Amino acid sequence: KTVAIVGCPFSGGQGKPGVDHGPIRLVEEGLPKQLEELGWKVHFDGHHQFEEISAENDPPIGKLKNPRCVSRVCEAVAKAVGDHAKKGQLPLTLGGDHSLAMGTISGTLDQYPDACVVWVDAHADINTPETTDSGNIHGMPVSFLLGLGEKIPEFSWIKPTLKPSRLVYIGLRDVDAGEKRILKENGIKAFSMHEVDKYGIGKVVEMALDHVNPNRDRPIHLSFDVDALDPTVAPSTGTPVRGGLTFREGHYICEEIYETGCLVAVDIMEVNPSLAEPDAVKQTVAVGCSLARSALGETLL
Ligand code: DIR
Ligand code: MN
Ligand code: MN
Ligand code: MN
Repeated sequence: KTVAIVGCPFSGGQGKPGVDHGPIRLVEEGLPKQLEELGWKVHFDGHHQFEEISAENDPPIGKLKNPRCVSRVCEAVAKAVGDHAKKGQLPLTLGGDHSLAMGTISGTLDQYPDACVVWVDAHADINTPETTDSGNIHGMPVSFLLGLGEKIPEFSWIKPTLKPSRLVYIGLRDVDAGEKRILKENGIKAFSMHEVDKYGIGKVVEMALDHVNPNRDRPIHLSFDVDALDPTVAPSTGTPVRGGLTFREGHYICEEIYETGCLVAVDIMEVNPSLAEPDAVKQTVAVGCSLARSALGETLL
């Protein structure tokens, strides 16, 4: 079993500098070695270089910020993830902002058309070019993958093959009005923090998997935005929202998905090492690594 680390130092899907340094810090923290110690063969040939894809000369398209840059980076990431998956490797993508998931999930669906997505986040990231307030594309990747909203020619490489029934959310608590409408209209299953409080994380993960993967026979792509965790647990991220998952709830999700044996790809996104005090940064980087380890089979006993 081989895990392929896809390091994506990219921040163009949102406005705060520093998130491009997330993957570098996660690797410096020793993630490759930690995964080897779990028994994985680790393929890591350095972080992707996106410099040639310059943010200059990339005026907004409608409200979308850095649209060409985000699109080209995500297309490259889709190819990298797809190539690793094709070789039977499990791509572990380190962000970078969550717009990258347009690439990672496209790569997964290329190889596993039947795959389902578990999206763990405080946010739904399902704004369309019409509904977005911020114009930040990290708040929109899911709508592009589903093929919702206005078609932007610059993003025509995306095959919108994700079905609403193959997507489930856990951890939501900051969902825009337009996003709430989109979730309803498309019948997309979401377990917000309200449901986590009501049922407990054990039941929520079971219900989430029953929805997207009732027989536990479909490949699973886990896309984990560290802002799903409470800001006391993962403070160093661009859009923290109070009332989030505890340390254990976050790890439990990863452990349980690993245990299905269906996991084919993981994203760890939105670690931004420039947004907190050194200790809080260290804590957030360490949590990013331990989430990845839990998703790749680390157990407590
Ligand atoms: C907001 C925030 N819904 C937006 N989204 C964030 O910009 O569309 N996603 N922070 O991670
Ligand atoms: Mn590679
Ligand atoms: Mn996100
Ligand atoms: Mn988020």
